[in-house]
Amino acid sequence: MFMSFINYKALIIGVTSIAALTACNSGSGQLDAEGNHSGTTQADTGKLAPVETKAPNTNYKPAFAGQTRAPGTKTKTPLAISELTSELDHPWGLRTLPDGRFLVTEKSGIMRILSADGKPVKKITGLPAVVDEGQGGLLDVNIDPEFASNKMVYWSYAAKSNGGNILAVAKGKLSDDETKIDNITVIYRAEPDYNGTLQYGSRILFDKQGNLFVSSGDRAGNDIRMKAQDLSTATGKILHLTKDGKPVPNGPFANNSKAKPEIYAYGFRNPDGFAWNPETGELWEAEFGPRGGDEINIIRPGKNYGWPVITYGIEYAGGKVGEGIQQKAGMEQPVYYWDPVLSPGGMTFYDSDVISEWKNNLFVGGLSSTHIARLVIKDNKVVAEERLLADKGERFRALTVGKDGALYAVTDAGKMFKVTKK
Ligand SMILES: [Ca+2]
Repeated sequence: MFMSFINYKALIIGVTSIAALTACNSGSGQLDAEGNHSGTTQADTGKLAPVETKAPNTNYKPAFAGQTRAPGTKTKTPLAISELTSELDHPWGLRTLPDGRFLVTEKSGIMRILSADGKPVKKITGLPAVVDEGQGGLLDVNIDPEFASNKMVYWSYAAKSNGGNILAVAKGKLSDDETKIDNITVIYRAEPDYNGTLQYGSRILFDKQGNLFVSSGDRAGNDIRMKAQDLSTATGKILHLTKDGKPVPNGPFANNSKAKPEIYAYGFRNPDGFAWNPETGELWEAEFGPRGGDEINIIRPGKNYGWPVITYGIEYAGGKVGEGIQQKAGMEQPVYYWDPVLSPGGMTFYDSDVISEWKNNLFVGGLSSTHIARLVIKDNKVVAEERLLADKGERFRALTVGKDGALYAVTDAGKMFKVTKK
């Protein structure tokens, strides 16, 4: 009796496996090394098992199907992955220059120019002093849309202040010998300051009109993070600034006398990733959330993204955040969330044709998760996810697409990686 049960079970498993093989072989694809289907049409809509296999930190339910644990996918283009340098010191910001070189910030307060093949060739010093403690320091950098002619550079950093320190944004002109920044002006300070060294956010992007979007974090403390909901502060906000650091006129809160007129959207914890979606022209954000609550959001004017009122995560110290709710009228749902966390660093959309199957995909650097997440987007939803460079064991801090159509990433350990077509 016992033996026949074993045989029966083996028979069922055998039949199931054959059925799975038949189902796969009837499509246009084939089985990969792990026995997963990697069909040519199926992969793009994610027919593999989700890449996340660990238990979630919470039993919270998503607001819609596909909001977390999207189906897996796998890049079919053979990839060449190379380490270009390991000589950077805690890089944080990474931009591609018009001539194909790269501009990188290092947390301690200097910038570097890297050659197009990733070798540090210039050291830029003499920037205003930074508070290089905790998550502070010299943070993001971006170049003026007219950089090729005006050489203007914009950067964010933690600056010393009376009450501790503050997120500041400065600008200046790169000198002809590319070793210093001239005519430095501090154009913005994200009031109020705070005696803490965590969660500055601080990514900088330019819009088509030449104004800046700056992400500002909630500064982490229990006595300040609620200000992410307070429109009279710059804490936990997406800010819209002119090149002189003034509010862009006619913002969504311009007529609210209690609100800072530079606020574009609010309710953020630590907005560490920021990129333009080349397909829709909309601004996308990656949010370093609480445990089990990292998010991808589409940033729209005047909207409230919920922190710390709604979240899919719990406190890192344990316990629910606030009332432990995930959805609320008047507050935006994330497009996607990770539980367990990705710990997003920077992100970029892939806008090149070199790896055609990657066109308009979103790539997000993972810190504690030590991989790069590739997200396939369709109709503003994440329809498939892949993990790249997971074998490197690196914390991926910032990403960019090079002039050559390769994906470049810098890591906390000071490395720069290049991912391109073999
Ligand atoms: Ca949110």
